[in-house]
Amino acid sequence: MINKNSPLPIYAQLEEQIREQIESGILGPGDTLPSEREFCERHGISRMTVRQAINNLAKAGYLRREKGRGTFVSERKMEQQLQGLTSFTEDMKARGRKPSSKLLHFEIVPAVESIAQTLSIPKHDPVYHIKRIRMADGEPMALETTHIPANLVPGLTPEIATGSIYNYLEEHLSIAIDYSNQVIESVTASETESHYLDIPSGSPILLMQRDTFLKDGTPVETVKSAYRADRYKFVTVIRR
Ligand code: 16G
Repeated sequence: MINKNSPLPIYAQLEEQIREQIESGILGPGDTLPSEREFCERHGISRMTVRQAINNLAKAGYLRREKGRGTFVSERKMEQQLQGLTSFTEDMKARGRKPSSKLLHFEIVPAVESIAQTLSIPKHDPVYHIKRIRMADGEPMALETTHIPANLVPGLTPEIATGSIYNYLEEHLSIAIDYSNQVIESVTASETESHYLDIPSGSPILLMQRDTFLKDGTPVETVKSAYRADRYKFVTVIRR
């Protein structure tokens, strides 16, 4: 199965084979991967080569290592629709997962220039600065930094921000969220992001920037969400 005369490096061939087994379902989520030694013996290749293939697959989110237990095939990625303007809480509930948030920061601060511009408010107007780890069944999925104009959204508290902000806006303040501009970018996790998201530093993450507006164009939030690329893929329907 491994071709030592191929121009493709051996680690890349092994990586490809394991990836194909995962994608075709031969290896399913939660399955244990054979040990490094078994791969070495089976293919007559070095341990370093095996390790490199496994490292790459772990970084790409196909495999996850557990100290002292072994290497496992990761759970499938969550598919996130891009068409609907939904909240994290709604997204998780729709999948039958239990949403929760860990509040890392909650403060009312004077808006700096860039935030004031995005939110169309005067510089130094009060804004909520909120940082949350968004979790599904207790597992961290995204690290989210939110800025909301405080004059538009009175009464937001840390307790509310630990639950659903959209629910508070719509159900308690009767603020009708209308549309968002959303940008998706691929970046690598910083030390802080990897710490809070429980992934190795430098892992791929999908950075979503969402600016949300009311019908008359009033901005109601600007949010940066760093989603784990090993847990998420974004899907959309396109027509012609
Ligand atoms: C999502 C939104 C975010 C919004 C949040 C509200 C993306 C990229 N971002 O995370 O803009 O503030 O939901 O969630 O989807 P909540 O109602 O559960 O607090």
